[in-house]
Amino acid sequence: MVLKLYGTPEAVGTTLAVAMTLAEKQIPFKLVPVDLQVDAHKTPEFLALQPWGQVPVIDEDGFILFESRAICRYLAQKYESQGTPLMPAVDDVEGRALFEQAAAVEISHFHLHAWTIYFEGMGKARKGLEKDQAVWERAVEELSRKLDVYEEILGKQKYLAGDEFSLVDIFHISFGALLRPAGCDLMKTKGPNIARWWKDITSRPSLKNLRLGRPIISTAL
Ligand SMILES: N[C@@H](CCC(=O)N[C@@H](CS)C(=O)NCC(=O)O)C(=O)O
Repeated sequence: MVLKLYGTPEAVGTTLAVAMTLAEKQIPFKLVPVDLQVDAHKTPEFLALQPWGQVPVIDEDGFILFESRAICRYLAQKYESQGTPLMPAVDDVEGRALFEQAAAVEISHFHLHAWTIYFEGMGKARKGLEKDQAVWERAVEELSRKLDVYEEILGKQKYLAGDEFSLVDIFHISFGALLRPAGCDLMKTKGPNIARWWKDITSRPSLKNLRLGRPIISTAL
């Protein structure tokens, strides 16, 4: 049975990171759209799959998994021998450690600020709430400060976990791709190394095939 990905109908946000990972690993999947606008993620049926009431979730022959980063790691390991390698091999202990270090940086230094910019800049409007401009501006300042270090790192290596594209780059797509629609251009304007890296990862064929931002009902690769 084809793998099911429960996610936002346009495959944006954390759904996008999982969809991109599936595409990079050449795993056929069907997107099961969950309309957050009508609280489809808070129904008893959906909560039975994901008790926190959030997308994405995958169902692979009855194996249910949620949390986008956990899903991506699972797919990268299970389908290690096909598509793009997305994590260093298990026996590359130092490579794995550096990969985990970079993955932790995404959660510790990028995610919260990017999420806040998204939420204030567009998420609240979708819920009929008012943007708090001061909170949005503070998050932009914080992210800008963090990106100073990204700029240095990306001046020394091609991608965030080293010279190979990896899941860590994909993790940044979830809310990184929502910064611009939320009014923040930092990924383009902060510095040449970040701009080069961001252009590289957002122009990968895996993303293009997902028809970014338009509803995808199913994707057979
Ligand atoms: N840590 C979770 C976060 C998932 C998440 O934030 N999902 C959003 C969509 S991008 C969602 O379902 N929001 C609705 C809600 O939280 O009620 C993951 O990475 O999967």
